[in-house]
Amino acid sequence: MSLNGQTVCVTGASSGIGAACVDTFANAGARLLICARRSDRLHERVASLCEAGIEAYAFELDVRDRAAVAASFAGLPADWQCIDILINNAGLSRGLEPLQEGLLDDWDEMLETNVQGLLYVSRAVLPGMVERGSGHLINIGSIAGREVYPNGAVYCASKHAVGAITQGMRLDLSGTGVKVSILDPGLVNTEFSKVRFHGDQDRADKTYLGMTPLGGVDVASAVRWVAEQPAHVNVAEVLLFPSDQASATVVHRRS
Ligand code: NDP
Ligand code: 8X3
Repeated sequence: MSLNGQTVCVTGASSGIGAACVDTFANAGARLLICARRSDRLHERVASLCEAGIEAYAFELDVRDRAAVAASFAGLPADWQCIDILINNAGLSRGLEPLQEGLLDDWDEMLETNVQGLLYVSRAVLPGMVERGSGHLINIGSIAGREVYPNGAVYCASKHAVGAITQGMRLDLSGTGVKVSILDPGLVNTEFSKVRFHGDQDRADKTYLGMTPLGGVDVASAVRWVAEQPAHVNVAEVLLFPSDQASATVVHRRS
């Protein structure tokens, strides 16, 4: 399916995979509706996209704020109301320690963002897709939604929930013309690890030591491929690893 002229909404578009999806879908001729909390970054991006002749619209959104999610999508300008593709990408991890030492605020933030936030945005966007009889929802899951690794119980639980929600959405939307897909990346070098380690860049860098991780653009290319399939084809699930990764815990590192 051509993405030319399609309206694509990307949550968490201010960095990493989300920002790469914005570039990739813009190159494919899509119209970009982008949101995140760091709206300064988004507005800069919109300005450069518009300069390049690409239609784009940004709004500040914390996906955990259910009233703000509902109001933001309901209040979009008329020409941005019909969303063809929703990329549910906003998400994060906080902390990497044994459950018995975990910080409750970290747990709340992960579950509220990765699970509730994804649900709130989907609930705001899906009725329009169902009414129009077409649309595509692409959830960014993780290898952490397929495996559980030490010290990652709550993040892994949040991504397992994304997997379950994706399956449930596909069942509930069967026959509506709305497709639902999930893309599960392995290690991607973005701001993810810096956020996980509360700003500790040295510790974040060690995550990718001696191996070649994916970049946001690799994930974005796969998301584009999922979105470009013809209407009768749904890529239900994708697992995307760097070549140096074989599972959540088996990563080949050169010394
Ligand atoms: P980044 O930290 O680079 O990007 C995360 C994005 O999510 C940012 O744009 C951030 O924007 C946004 N975000 C976080 N919290 C909120 C919130 N409450 N409301 C709105 N937006 C929010 O990490 P990635 O690009 O790597 O992460 C993107 C997705 O990919 C996440 O769902 C992550 O779990 C998943 N993932 C990442 C992997 C990796 O190794 N990097 C592997 C597998 C999956 P802002 O702070 O401006 O709000
Ligand atoms: C992000 C990848 O392995 O840190 O979802 O969980 S991992």
